[in-house]
Amino acid sequence: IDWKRSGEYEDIWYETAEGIAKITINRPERRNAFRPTTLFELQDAFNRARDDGDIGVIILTGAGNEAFCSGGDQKIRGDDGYVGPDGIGRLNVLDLQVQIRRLPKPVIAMVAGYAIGGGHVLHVCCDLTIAADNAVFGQTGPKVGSFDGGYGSWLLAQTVGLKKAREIWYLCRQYNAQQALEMGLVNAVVPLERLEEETVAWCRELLEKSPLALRMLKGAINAVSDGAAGMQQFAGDATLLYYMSEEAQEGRDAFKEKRKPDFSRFPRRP
Ligand code: 2NE
Repeated sequence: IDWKRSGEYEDIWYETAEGIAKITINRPERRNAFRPTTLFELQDAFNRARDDGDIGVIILTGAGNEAFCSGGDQKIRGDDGYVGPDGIGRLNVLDLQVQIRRLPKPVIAMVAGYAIGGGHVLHVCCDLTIAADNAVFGQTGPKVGSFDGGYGSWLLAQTVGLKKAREIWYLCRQYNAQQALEMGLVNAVVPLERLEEETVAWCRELLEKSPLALRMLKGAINAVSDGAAGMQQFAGDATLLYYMSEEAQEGRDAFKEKRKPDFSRFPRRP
């Protein structure tokens, strides 16, 4: 696959090919730990992929084979969050998690090596996860003085069950790719050397499917676990579909033409 890189980023790469956007966290010297800049750049890249009508699926990954992402960069962690050049303490990975959930295109985590801490939560937030056979999963919060009580906890619990989620968080153990597969934490385990090839194959399969059907399914599955915020997203999608109908367009046209709308030709469905 012939990736085309674009954008001026310091901590990430943004690449596209064949309707796929690949977003790579590029801080391998820190096992792809994120700092505020990384997250701002990731948000920008995900927005680009969302707005680009040629893109139907997004891969999130980490540079190199050692790590997908090791979470927040503990070396720039201040007393109230992760601190960038502006001196402000932030937990802006939470904004990125919400963005991935709301983005109406499938996002696939492509995991080689460690998906740990806040990096583990990122893969949990993605729609699908393809793991290399060297992947390692786990949370570290209670060890390093942190926790994620949002998606990191209850979405994980929905994914692997309450008992397993408690074990993962309370004990901070690490799990290999096969164990992750057995607990439903990942969709597939593939040899490291075939990780991208297999992930792209999944992307190509997704690209053959109806974009609106995928959008509605993502919204529907997330609506159950996101409560009112999920319903807000799903309701927005219902409005989108309605706007695309002649019935809704009659209302708009009548207003513009300063006449009474005529909805009589539209059926009252059972
Ligand atoms: C990821 C892991 C298990 C890898 O171990 P290993 O043995 O393969 O590598 P090593 O030697 O530990 O790491 C290589 C280099 O990367 C740095 C290390 O410090 C080391 O550099 P030097 O010190 O030798 O120069 N590095 C790795 N992870 C880093 C990190 N997160 N921040 C800064 N530098 C890092 C092992 O490295 C590990 O356990 N890493 C820490 C994982 C962790 O605890 N992450 C934070 C969880 S809290 C969080 O992410 C969070 C949250 O809970 C809520 C909101 C926001 C964030």
